[in-house]
Amino acid sequence: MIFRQLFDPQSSTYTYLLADPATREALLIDPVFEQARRDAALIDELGLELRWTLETHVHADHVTGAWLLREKLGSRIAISKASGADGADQYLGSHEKISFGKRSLEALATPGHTSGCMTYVLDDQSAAFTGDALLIRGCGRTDFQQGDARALFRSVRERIFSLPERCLVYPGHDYRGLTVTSVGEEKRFNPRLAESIGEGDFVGYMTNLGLPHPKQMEAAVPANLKCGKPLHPAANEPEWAPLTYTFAGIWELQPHWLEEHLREVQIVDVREPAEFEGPLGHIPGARLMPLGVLSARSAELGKDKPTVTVCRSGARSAQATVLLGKAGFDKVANLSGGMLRWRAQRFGVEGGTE
Ligand SMILES: N[C@@H](CCC(=O)N[C@@H](CS)C(=O)NCC(=O)O)C(=O)O
Ligand SMILES: [Fe+2]
Repeated sequence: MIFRQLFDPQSSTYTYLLADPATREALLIDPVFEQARRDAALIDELGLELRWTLETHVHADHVTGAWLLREKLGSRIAISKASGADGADQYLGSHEKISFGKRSLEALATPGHTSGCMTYVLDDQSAAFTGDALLIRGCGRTDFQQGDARALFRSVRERIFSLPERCLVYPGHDYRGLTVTSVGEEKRFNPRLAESIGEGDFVGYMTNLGLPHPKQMEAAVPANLKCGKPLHPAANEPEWAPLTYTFAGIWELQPHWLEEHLREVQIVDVREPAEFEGPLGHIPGARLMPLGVLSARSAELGKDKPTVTVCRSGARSAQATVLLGKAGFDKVANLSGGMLRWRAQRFGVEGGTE
């Protein structure tokens, strides 16, 4: 199976990408709104088709990327019936399955952190995605959104701890950078829920957590009750060219578009002078500004026209887009493949040798 654990640093949320390598069908568990572009880029680069986004619950600390990914990639949204959310494509009950290619996940109702929490268990029980029901050596809080410590105790002890001990547990968050645990490990070492601890002890622990409410809670809960549909959907994709966003975080432009729109952009070639005048030549009208002096000299460039950065292979010019972004340029893209691809596709150059 194809598997990636992705992280949103602002809310410390984990998003999981699972895909069947044979059919390329994929799903995401708990995507984050602000990371939808990143997730879509990874799915594209791995050659996958996003079939589903699954929510473990209505989150209080970040907005889901489900709606945005459905708009971008045509995925379907699944969430528990008990979540109370509107706008999903499938409302899950306990023991219902969601398939991706030949693989599937089974939804297990594990209420307590919220009343609609689901744990998703992989078909061979090698992994469980517990959302905020069970965290690594911890668990989700129970002091808002119909939280119920007694219900959470039973969910974890009866439903999650009855999975095989070897079953890996992938949580919805970790605030210390830990990534994975297992059912056996948590049964022994979870300080709140280990098998030696009683329900009364747990309730006492949970009543005295003393945590402030999540910073984004007031905006996140209503948005998540609509599966992440924004009140005012904003077109925040760049419109000056058909750019693609890479998983590495760079906006890229294809040579054929540039060739047809040379006059509409400023081209900044960030190679060294000897390369600019060397055998590969340079794009007509390109301005030479080597990467090492780009930040110091960026004030010489205008901000009205979009900027396209170029180098030999597209690597240094990717970093140039980052430097220009820091210098306040908002319309910047990297020429994909650099001069090597430009030449390979036989577009015109100044200087250079045939
Ligand atoms: N400081 C975080 C708090 C996030 C928070 O409360 N997270 C919930 C999950 S939605 C939780 O159960 N946290 C358990 C814990 O922090 O131990 C924020 O503002 O977002
Ligand atoms: Fe949560």
